[in-house]
Amino acid sequence: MFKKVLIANRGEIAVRVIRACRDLGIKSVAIYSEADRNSLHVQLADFAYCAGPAPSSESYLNQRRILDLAIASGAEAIHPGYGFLSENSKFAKECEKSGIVFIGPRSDALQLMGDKLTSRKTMMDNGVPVVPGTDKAITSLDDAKKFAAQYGYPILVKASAGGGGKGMRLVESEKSLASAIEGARRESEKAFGNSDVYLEKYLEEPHHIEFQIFGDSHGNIVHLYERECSMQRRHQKVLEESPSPIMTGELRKKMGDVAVRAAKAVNYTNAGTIEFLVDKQRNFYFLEMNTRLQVEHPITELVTDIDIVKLQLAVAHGEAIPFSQSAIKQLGHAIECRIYAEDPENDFLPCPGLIKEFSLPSGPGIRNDEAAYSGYEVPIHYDPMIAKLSCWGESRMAAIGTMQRALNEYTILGIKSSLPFHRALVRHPKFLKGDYTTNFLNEALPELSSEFQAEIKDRDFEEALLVAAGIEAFRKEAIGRERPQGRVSARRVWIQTGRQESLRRL
Ligand code: MV4
Repeated sequence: MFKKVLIANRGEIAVRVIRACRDLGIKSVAIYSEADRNSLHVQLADFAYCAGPAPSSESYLNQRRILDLAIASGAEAIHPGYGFLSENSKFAKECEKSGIVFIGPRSDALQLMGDKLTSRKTMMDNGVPVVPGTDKAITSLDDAKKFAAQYGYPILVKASAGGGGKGMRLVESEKSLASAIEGARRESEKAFGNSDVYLEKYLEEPHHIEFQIFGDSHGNIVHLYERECSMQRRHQKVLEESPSPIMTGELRKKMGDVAVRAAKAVNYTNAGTIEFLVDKQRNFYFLEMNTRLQVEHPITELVTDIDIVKLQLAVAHGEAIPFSQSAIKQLGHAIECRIYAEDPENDFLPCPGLIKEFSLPSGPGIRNDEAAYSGYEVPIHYDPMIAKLSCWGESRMAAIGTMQRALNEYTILGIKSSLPFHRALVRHPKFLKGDYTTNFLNEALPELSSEFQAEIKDRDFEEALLVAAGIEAFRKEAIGRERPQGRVSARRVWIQTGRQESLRRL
C-alpha cells in the first residue's frame, strides 16, 4: 500500500480522505490556503503545507505548486477529492508524467467523459440509452429547428463542455430558440472556453438517479447500487437517499447492468458515477458520468458496507477489487443531509463567520462527515457546505426517524445554517411518502419556508428564555439561597422534547 498520500482538497472531503489514510496506516499530507490555516483537515493530517493565497485559483487549483509539494513531501499519490482538480484531465496527466499516482480514473477517461457530445456518442455506440438529442454540435439554426420540430417542444440547449446546469437553456417554442442557442453559446465560451452546444428533448419532472460504479486496473467493473438525488435546489443537492424510493428490483437490475456497461465502454478505473434521468413511465436515460468520488458517497457506504475511499486507495495502488458483483448487498436505507452555512430565511445566502458552538448528533445509525468545530470560522472563499449528516436504518421510515432525531440534536450557534430547512424537509408529507422529483423543491419551498421560519422563531424565543433562566440561577447562587441547576443549554430541551412539546413545557 502507499506510505504517504497528498490530499489536494479542503473541507469535509479532505477530512474524510485523511481518516481513511489513518485507518490504513498511510501518512497524510494536507495542503491549505492562507484562509484555511485553522481548518480541521490541517489539524487532522500528519503533515500540512500552505499551497498559496485564499483564492482557489492560487491554491487548491495551483497544479504546479501542488505537484511540487507532493514531490517535496515524498507523497506517492494525490487524492483530489471532489471539485477543484478532481476531473481535470490535464492535472491527471501531469501526475502521471511526474510519477505520482492520481487517485481516480486515467486522464483519457476524464477527457472523454468531460465532453458531453463525445460521452453521449460513446454511450450510444455501446447500447446505453441516452436522452433523445442531436449527436453533433449545432451549426445552423435551420438544423436546430428541424430537430426541435421532430421531437417537439420544450427542448433543452446544453453546452457540450457543461455539467451541473451551466450553459443550459430551456426552450418552450421556436420563437426563443435562436436566442437560447446564442445565450448558451456565450455562457459556455465564458465558463469553459468552448462554445459547442447541442439539443436534447426536455424530460418533464424527471427523477435524478445515479449509480455508483467502481473499476480496477484488472478489468473488473462493479456497481454499488443507486442513489436518489432528485432533492435539489438550483442544481445544488440538499438531501440524497439510497435506495431510491421509486426503484423496483427489476429496474435496479436493468439500470445496474447499463451502468456497468457504460463504465466498461471507457475501460473505467476507480470510483465513478453514472447519472440517469428517469421519467414517469420509468424509462431511464444516461445523462452524464461523474469521474470522481462524490459528495454523497457515504449513503452508498452505509447500505453496502463498502468503504469507497479505502477501495479507491487500494485500486489506485494496483490491487484488484476484492469482491464480485454478486457479493455486493444493498442493506437497509441511508439518507444524507448536506449542512450548509447558508441562511434559509434569506434565499440561502452563504453565511460565513465564527461558529460559537458546533455540537454533533451521535448514537446508533448516525454518521458525521464534518469540516467544522466550535470556534471554527467559516471562510467566505469556498463552497459553504460545512458538514454532512448521514443516517442508516433497517427501513426507510427508520432512517427518517433517526434523521429527525439527529437534526434536532445538531447544534450550530453563531452562524445561520440549513439545519432548520432540513428539519422542515424531513417532515414534509411528500418526502415522507417518497413522492418527489427534481421539481419538488421549486414547488414546496414556500410551504417549507413557513415551517422553518416558525421553528427558527420558536428556538430563538426558547434560547432567550433559557438565557433568562440561567441569569436567574446565577443570581440565586450569588445571593446564596440556591445552587445552580447545572448547565443551561438550548440544546437539551430540544433533544428531549422537540418543538411542540418544549413550547408547552415553557
Ligand atoms: C435535463 C433535464 C430534463 N431533460 N435534460 C440539470 C443539470 C444537468 N446535469 C442536467 N440537468 C437536467 N437535464 C433533459 N433532457 C432536467 C435537468 C434538471 C435536473 C437534473 C438532475 C437533477 C436536478 C435537475 C434540476 C433541474 C433540471
